[in-house]
Amino acid sequence: MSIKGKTNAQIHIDEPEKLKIGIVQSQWNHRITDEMASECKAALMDLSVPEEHIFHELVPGSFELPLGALHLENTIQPDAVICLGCVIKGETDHDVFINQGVTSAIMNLNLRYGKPFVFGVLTVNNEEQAIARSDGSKENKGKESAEVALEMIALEKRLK
Ligand code: DLZ
Repeated sequence: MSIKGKTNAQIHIDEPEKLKIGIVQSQWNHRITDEMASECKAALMDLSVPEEHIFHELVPGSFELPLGALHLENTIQPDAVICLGCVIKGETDHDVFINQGVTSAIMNLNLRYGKPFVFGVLTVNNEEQAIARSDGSKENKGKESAEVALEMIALEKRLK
């Protein structure tokens, strides 16, 4: 049995139907990110977030995810923003630069706004690894990111 991954969270939130959740999706490698966004939305709705409270926006690439998330924050003021992207290693080091920039920008958003901006970005070596992490609902970074967003909202509400 593998020891990787996290436990299945028990997410308890009063009135989840009042939550507003943003999703920012990168269009690069869109076959992968489309699957992630679709599982992300389905998981949010399974957790009782109404479809009309899910604000889904597209950005060109993963590098644009933090600014897309900031626009959502400034306009909708959601309870959480989920950033979905897929950066695949190529012949150059572009993936390293994009991943470093996006990771620290998303972390900064978390701490600046004191709310979850979820890092739902696949940082993979090849297409096969990307498909394995986005194919279907069993292992899907989009679904996992939806659960992380609600877990972090629940944590804040518990501590208030
Ligand atoms: C340019 C680029 C490359 C080469 N690869 C990816 C990738 O694998 N995944 C991704 O999300 N975006 C990629 N991009 C686009 C950049 O994220 C960004 O959109 C452009 O550099 C313009 O700022």
